[in-house]
Amino acid sequence: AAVMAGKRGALIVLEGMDRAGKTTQCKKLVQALQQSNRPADLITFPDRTTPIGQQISAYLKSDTDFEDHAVHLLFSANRWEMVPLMKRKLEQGVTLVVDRYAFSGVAFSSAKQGFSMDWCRNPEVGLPKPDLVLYLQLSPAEAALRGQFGDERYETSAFQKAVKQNFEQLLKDSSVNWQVIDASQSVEDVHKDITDRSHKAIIRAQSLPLGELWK
Ligand code: Z5A
Repeated sequence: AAVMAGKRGALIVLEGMDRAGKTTQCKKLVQALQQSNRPADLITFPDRTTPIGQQISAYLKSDTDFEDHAVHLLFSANRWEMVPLMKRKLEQGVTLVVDRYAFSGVAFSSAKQGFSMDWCRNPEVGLPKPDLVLYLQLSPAEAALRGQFGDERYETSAFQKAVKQNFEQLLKDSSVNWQVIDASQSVEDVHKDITDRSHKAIIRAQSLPLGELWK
């Protein structure tokens, strides 16, 4: 059978602090792309449905404990286990909209005592490289207006402050196509901003090979 010389989909990641609106915007973006006849799928990390993801979910709910390095590697393994599926979809021309990725992995774990960013980045090296990483920027004060912290592990203001500083460090990495979004706007305005940038990234990705992160 003839191989379709199809154009690959784009890998688009949304990152940002707690309550910045990542999940809301990922869903709206997938819907908007599908409605404009661009195949698109949503991927969420952690993916709590796999055996590894169930371990992570139990950890986040404080139902289980893991040694800090071990749980970092679980979050990373949870991404690697999705890579074959992600590559298949991208090759088929499906754009993937990803709710958190390696950047959350690094920003959260390196907020812990004794963890360097370098150590945290290592297991993520070589993952499919996003064509676009949208950082939904929201101040802690504005996040607080959207409700209280949840009761999962990491949802405390001291820890989140360290996470925010780590994200700001990661934003300086010019090997990654970061674009900062003002997440304090209305849901619709943020959505419009994100869809415009995503359409451009999709066009650009069609003529570029998929890269490898931090490699
Ligand atoms: N974690 C990690 O340590 N290592 C890793 O590798 C990964 C993750 C991948 C669980 O993640 C934890 O795992 C997380 C990081 C860590 N710990 N923390 N914190 P998660 O993705 O499951 O986290 P979450 O708690 O589900 O997401 P979130 O950050 O809290 O929320 P969000 O997705 O950014 O926001 P949202 O759910 O779309 O919106 C939050 C609320 O604001 C909601 O009521 C919305 O209706 C409202 N909202 C949204 N947009 C707006 C605007 N524009 N205006 C007003 N109100 C809005």
